[in-house]
Amino acid sequence: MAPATSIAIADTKLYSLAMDALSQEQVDAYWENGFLVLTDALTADQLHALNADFDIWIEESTNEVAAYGQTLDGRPRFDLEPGHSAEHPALRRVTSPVDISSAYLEVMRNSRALDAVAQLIGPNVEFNNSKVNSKQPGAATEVKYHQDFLFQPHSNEDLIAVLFFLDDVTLENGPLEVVPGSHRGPMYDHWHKGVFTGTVADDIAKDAATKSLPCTGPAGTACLMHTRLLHASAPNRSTRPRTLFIAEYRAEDSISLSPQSLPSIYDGEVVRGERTGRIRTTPFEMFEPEIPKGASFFEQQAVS
Ligand SMILES: O=C(O)CCC(=O)C(=O)O
Repeated sequence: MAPATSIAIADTKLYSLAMDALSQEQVDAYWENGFLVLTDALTADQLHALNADFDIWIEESTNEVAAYGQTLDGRPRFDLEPGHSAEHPALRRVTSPVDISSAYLEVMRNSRALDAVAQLIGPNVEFNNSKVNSKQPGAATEVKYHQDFLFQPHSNEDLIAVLFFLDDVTLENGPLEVVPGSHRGPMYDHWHKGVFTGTVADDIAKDAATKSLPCTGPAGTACLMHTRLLHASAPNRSTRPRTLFIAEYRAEDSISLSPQSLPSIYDGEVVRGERTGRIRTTPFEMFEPEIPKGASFFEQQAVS
């Protein structure tokens, strides 16, 4: 019997290694730094399908002059950067693409990155929201330093944003920039002089810029980001687009405490594990966020 037992133990070990999306080193690095870059997070077919739908949306945007379409709460789904034209389309945001595209819905439900999310904050994981952020060549839109949690308080902080790269992301085309370890630091106020600007104060942003690391990689890469991590990204000064599909997930026992700014018919869908109905809380204090009146938070950040 002894040899059979040792074979069984060895098999179990092999099985669990094969099932884990991340090594222990990667798990530790995520909790230490607050982010993790995973290459090959999408299959070639998934990447192709996401880009094919995005190309259609870009083409459709050339017929429009202002934000258009409609999300569940009646706000525009497609957001255009000022200066958008048929010759130089500047579609910068698609809200809840999973509601209108089976390709985006499929990736939201199935990817190596979601397996990694389940390993980090699972086993029970819910979909929270999704969007596409695009910076077409020469796009002036920047993303100012912020922490996602300050837009979406939950009973605990086990929320992860997965940023899938639909293009090669380089230092030139406005990569995501993150401040390692900042998820373990303070929650910074995103209200200034009575206005929710969706960004941190100037001195915090200046300091963050000196500590930031760019997240670059080939199309198909994903960056997993803790909901409290300070991050930003610069305008795209290059001739190549930089488009991200961003899907956010939460532990199933992390309960939303404010209205959803990216409403979706799939909000709350259990994508890994099961529904337990339990609520887990961690202590924190912050001001309530404000939902943008227009198509996206780019308008809120533009006034700061
Ligand atoms: O598009 C980017 O570079 C960052 C996106 C982001 O931080 C956001 O939309 O909250």
